[in-house]
This record gives sequence, C-alpha cells and structure tokens, in this order.
Amino acid sequence: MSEFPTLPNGFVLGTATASYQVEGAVDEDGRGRSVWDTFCAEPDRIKNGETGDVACDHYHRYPEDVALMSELGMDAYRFSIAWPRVVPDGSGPVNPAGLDFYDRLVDSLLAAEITPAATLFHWDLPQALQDAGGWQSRDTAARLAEYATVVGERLGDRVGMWMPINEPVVVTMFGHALGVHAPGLALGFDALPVAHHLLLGHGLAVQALRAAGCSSIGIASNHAPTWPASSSPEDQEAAALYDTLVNRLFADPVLTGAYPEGLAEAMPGPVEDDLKVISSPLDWFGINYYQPSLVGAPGGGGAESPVLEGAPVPEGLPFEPRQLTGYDRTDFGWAVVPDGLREILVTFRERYGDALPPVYVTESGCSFHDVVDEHGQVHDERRVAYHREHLDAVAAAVDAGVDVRGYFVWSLLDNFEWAEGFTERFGLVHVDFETQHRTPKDSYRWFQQHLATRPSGKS
Ligand code: PNW
Repeated sequence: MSEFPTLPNGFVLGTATASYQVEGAVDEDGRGRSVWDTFCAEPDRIKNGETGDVACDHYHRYPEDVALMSELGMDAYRFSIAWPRVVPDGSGPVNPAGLDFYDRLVDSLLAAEITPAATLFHWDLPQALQDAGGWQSRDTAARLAEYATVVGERLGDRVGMWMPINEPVVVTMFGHALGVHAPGLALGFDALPVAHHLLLGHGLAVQALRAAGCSSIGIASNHAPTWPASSSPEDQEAAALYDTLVNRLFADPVLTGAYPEGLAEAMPGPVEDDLKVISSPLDWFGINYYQPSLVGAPGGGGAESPVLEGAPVPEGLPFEPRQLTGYDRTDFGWAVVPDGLREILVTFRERYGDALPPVYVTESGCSFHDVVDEHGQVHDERRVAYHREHLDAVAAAVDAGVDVRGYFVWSLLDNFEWAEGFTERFGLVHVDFETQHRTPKDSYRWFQQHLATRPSGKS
C-alpha cells in the first residue's frame, strides 16, 4: 500500500458523520420530528424514496461503531447531535433520554481514547421550528443558542471540539435557494436572510457554549476555490461574484466582522450589532472541502455543475456553474482535485491573515459505489489515493505557512447521503443497509496500518 503523507507532530486525524445520516431510530426515546423527516416523506425528493428512518442504525449500534473507530486508531470522531432528540420541539422542554444517548456516546469515545468533536446543527432542524419560520426567522438563532446551552452544560466537560453549525452555505443554497434539501424552499436570492440568521445563530451559540464552559470552539464551513471559466472580464466577474456568495458571505463576517461589500444591505438589518456577535472569537476554523467550482458568465452554454447535478439550474443567475473537465471523477461525479484543497487553505491564509485561527479540514471525502467481493473485501484503492493525495495537499499548505491542525475523513460509515439516499458511499467502512453488516474497506486498513506505526503514537 502506498506511502503515508508526512504531517506535523500532533496532527489530528479523525472521521466524521452526522446524526440524520447515521442514527436512524427516528421515533425512539422521545425524539421530535425534523425537517429531514418531513422532506423525505414528500414524493420525489430523495432518490428511490429512501429515508433516514433506519440509516446505519447507529443509535443502537454505536458500541460496535466506536469499536471500529478504536481499531482504526484515529484521534478524533466528529459527530452531530440531533437537535430534535435533545429539544423535541426546538425550544422548551428538554428530552433527558436524548441527552443520555450523547452522554453514552461521548463516554465510550473517551474510554477508547478518541476525542469527541460535536456539531450542534448538521441540518436536522426540529420541524416545530420550521413551522414557526425556520431559518427565515431570526428567532431560530436564539433557539440554537438555548439548545447550545443545554448541550454545553451536559457535555462541555468531555467534548474536545465544538461546532455550532455545519455548512451554512449548503443550508442556504440547497435548502432555501434551490430547494433540493430540506426544507425544500426555492427562494433564489430571497434566501439571503437565511444566511444572516444562520450566522447569527452561530455567533450566539459560540457565546452560549463559552458561557457553559466549553472550550475549543469553531465552525465547519464548506469552501472551494472558485475558478473563472476563462480570462475574459465577464467570466472573471461572474466567478468573483460566485466566490463572494459561497465563500466570503460566510467566512468574512465570522473572521472579520463585516459582510463583503454590498451584501450587508441585502440582509435583514440593521446588522452592525449582529456582526459583533457573529465574529465572536473562534479557537479554530473548519473547512470542508470537496472540489473547486468552475464559474463563467451566464449564457456560455453548458450551465451544468456536478455540484448542482439533478437540481434545476435557476434562470437569470448572474453566473453559471460549469463542468470541470480534465480530472478524475468519483462515482458521484465530483472532480478529484487534491490541489484545490491546498489552494483554498492558502487562499484563506492570504485573505484573512492573522484573523484566521488554526485550521482543521473538518471534512474531505469521496463517494464510490463500492461492493463487497466474494472474499468479504472492499477494494477501494481510489479512496486510498484520494485521501493520500488530499493529505499531501494539506502537507503542502502547511509548508506554505498555513497552520492546519487536523483532517477529518468524510465519512466513517457509508450513510444516508441526503437527496442521493444510499446510492453514494463515502465511508471507510462499508454498510450493507439490508443487514447492517459493517465491512472495513481497504481504505480503512490503509489508515489503520499507518496509525499503528505512527512514531509519536496517538496525538
Ligand atoms: C457535506 N457541494 O455536504 C455534508 O456536510 C455532509 O453531510 C455530506 O454527506 C457530505 O458533504 C458529502 O456530500 C455537502 O455541493 C453537500 O459543494 C454539497 C456540497 C458540499 C458539501
């Protein structure tokens, strides 16, 4: 098997999942409904009509999954807490059984010497809050902070890293502008207030976690280098606008306390005081990376993006996502561009300078339609190459002066991939969704072998 990249001492390696994608048990122990339960029950939303009702049954099988992590030997595990398990109606009474589940999970991770890294909101908003306006309503930000207090007070003494929100840009774009994720709203540019409320929720939750005594607080925000389709001024301008909307709209307020030029006016104002909350200091900044975006001016033909595949590309946009050609692709159709990870890390360092705290790659991964062969093996050498090359890209960013502290593989397990259902498999561990049998893939073995011989042991 191929050589393992050289990473700084103490570099954290971890795996990642999210509650709705792995837990199942949606009606158990007092869990309330989430927007994803509702969305999956609507016709034609999810490939093959699949749902997260059972998913990986992780709610019941977490001891087996923690044992798999323990044998893998990684330092950390990033999971998300299901808001509707802990606060079934999104505000008001707390469900003790929901908190107990995460308490057990955290304790078993610690017993296995794995650092728990918790996300508070990885998209499963309580349906009751959606009924009250969801992220279109400013109140939802305050509800997130209340829930953060509840969780922080219970788990703050044991969780090693905290992230209030996963990928605000995907919630805004996919959930509210395009309508391909829950809650399925296709508001176009009218989705911009959602971005502000998510950011405000992030800031208020950061403050709530700190007040509850939690340490090491960050964010998991997806970012991608944005490449103009050509050197024409029209394509450059379109790409710059896209970069502003998908990268800077979320990172600028958090890291600099200001919206990119022209965007503050689009937000439900006045935003000045909110920006002070949104820019509450972070201990680290998490970047989820999958692939670069190629963007041109509208009307260039080929208005198609692998990222938006299956989604209608709305008419009248001032930019046009294009197909990136000339790269290998995953079975999901996403381009494999390891150097894009180095580029976005270096861009963040250049763009934000000392305002950028230490960085973690909070997600990186690839979907292949893996099958278990007759010997019970999964030979996913393309995933081995993917992670080796992306870790090499991290090492190159470190050499270029970016303070990158860790890398989380998306994902530990094959799981419910949102609108794609169970078709896309990102795991280091194969899951048979009929039997729930777990099969470690060759990529799992590759990490395991390296980790077993790591000179410094666990970091
Ligand atoms: C992330 N894009 O979502 C999420 O955090 C995970 O829950 C998800 O399973 C994983 O990536 C793989 O999709 C993304 O279009 C969804 O650029 C879409 C994009 C990026 C990340």
